[in-house]
Amino acid sequence: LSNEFSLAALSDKLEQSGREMPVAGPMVPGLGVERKRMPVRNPADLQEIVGYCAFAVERDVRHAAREAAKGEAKWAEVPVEERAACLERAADMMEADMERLMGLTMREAGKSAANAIAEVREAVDFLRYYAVQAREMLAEAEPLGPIVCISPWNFPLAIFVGQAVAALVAGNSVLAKPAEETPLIAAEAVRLLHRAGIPESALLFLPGAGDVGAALVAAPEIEGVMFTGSTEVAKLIEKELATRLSRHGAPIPLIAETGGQNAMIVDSSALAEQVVSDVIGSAFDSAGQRCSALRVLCLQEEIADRQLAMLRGALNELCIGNTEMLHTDVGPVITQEAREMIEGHVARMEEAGCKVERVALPPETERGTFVAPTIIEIASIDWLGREVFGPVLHVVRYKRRDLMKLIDAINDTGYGLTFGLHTRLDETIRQVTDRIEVGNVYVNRNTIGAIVGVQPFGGCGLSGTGPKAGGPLYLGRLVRTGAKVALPDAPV
Ligand code: TXE
Repeated sequence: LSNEFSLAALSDKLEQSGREMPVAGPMVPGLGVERKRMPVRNPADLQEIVGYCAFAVERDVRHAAREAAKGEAKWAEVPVEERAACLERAADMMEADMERLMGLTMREAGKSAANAIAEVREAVDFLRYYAVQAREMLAEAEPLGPIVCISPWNFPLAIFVGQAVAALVAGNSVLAKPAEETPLIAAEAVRLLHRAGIPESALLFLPGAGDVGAALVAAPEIEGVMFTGSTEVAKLIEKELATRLSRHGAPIPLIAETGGQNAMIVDSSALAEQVVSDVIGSAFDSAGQRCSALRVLCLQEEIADRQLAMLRGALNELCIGNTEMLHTDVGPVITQEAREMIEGHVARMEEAGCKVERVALPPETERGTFVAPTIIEIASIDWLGREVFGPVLHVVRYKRRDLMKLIDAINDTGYGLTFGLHTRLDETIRQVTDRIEVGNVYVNRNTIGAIVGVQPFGGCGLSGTGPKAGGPLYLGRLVRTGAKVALPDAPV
């Protein structure tokens, strides 16, 4: 962090930022109609209203898509150097405003302080990285046209900003729709990007739920879609786009990043303490609400009991509670509905005879949407089914001789996002990494996340289309010249 940083100063600034009441609504040139504002609540304490947001309606989308087509014509003429400079100014402004952005992310998305810092940091990294990449790669490139960016609530600043600025720096105009759960931090980012020099006619903001997303994708003016969220919605978007052609007669590209059934294999040579810290970070950080989060831990049977005992110990040390307390490790899940889905899954597994262990929740969590960190032992990978987006870790025991079958079962889930391996045997590392089909592999290290520009992130199969975000191929998909516009062979 470039700012002077002390916990006491951070506490003061976060408290000050909490006294503001942000409001948001559609930001579209020429759209004057006032819409009804709805409260946005803090998932850690549902009584707290964080701010108010007015959602766009279908009529706004039609108007916005026309405006974005006009806006693109002007923005595409701005030299790439100047577009990149806007991103760099925005990065500086974001760093200067770190605590306020952090505070809002913590209250609106229920993130811990550590996660909120990482979130702002990642957004800044995307801005700086795509600015550099654009100067190197895009001098001659022609933009695609208006691009729809649809983002999720779990990285409400970093993914929202990463998608929008990648499309913008390539000369496209952007119709950005944040997740309905987290419109306020996204609106802050849009205002900041406008102040940094990106014209209001090039970056349009349409908060709303899935209906607004679907209307945007269906708008005839759009020339590309960037989406992060569930596999189901990505498939709907893919289907809609498959029936249409761009103004240049090419398929309309979709860049989708979706969910995973991320596994980790731990054999008897692994360093048990390192495994514990990796598993706790990967499965329970952000209350398990990351697409990269570990969902199924595969333990070689000889070490399973000991490793599980160590994990239980570490799990009981986690501090669960309101994320405004700076020492909190695990915050709430995003909504009451999400909590019910996760708890429903745990209950079904328990009824089916699985061994389930939950950490006790402290009393102060009663006012929010908290889920107890939980470990579920299952008989095999086939039990997994749909992704469970919360602090729930499944555990499978395997026999050494079945290692290759286990990898095939992981591949057979159809997802392919992240995979972790803990072993000290070089031969096992070679065999496993050759066979596993995922976007990001982590060997003997933290099985989560990505580092912009260093470790690009993205999956294959049901987990997404690629190219990886924060990597050198990303901008190439957002321009015409040299752009690969065909949809991937694999399903989204
Ligand atoms: O996702 P949705 P939700 C997974 C995770 C989670 C599940 C559901 O398993 O439990 O998805 O979460 C917009 N046309 N991930 O409901 O619905 C929506 O408004 C166009 C994984 O949040 O996919 C939001 O902006 N857009 C994930 C965005 O899509 C539509 C992060 C994502 O919402 C739409 C989030 C439609 N028909 C969830 N319907 C990850 N990869 O990290 C909804 N949307």
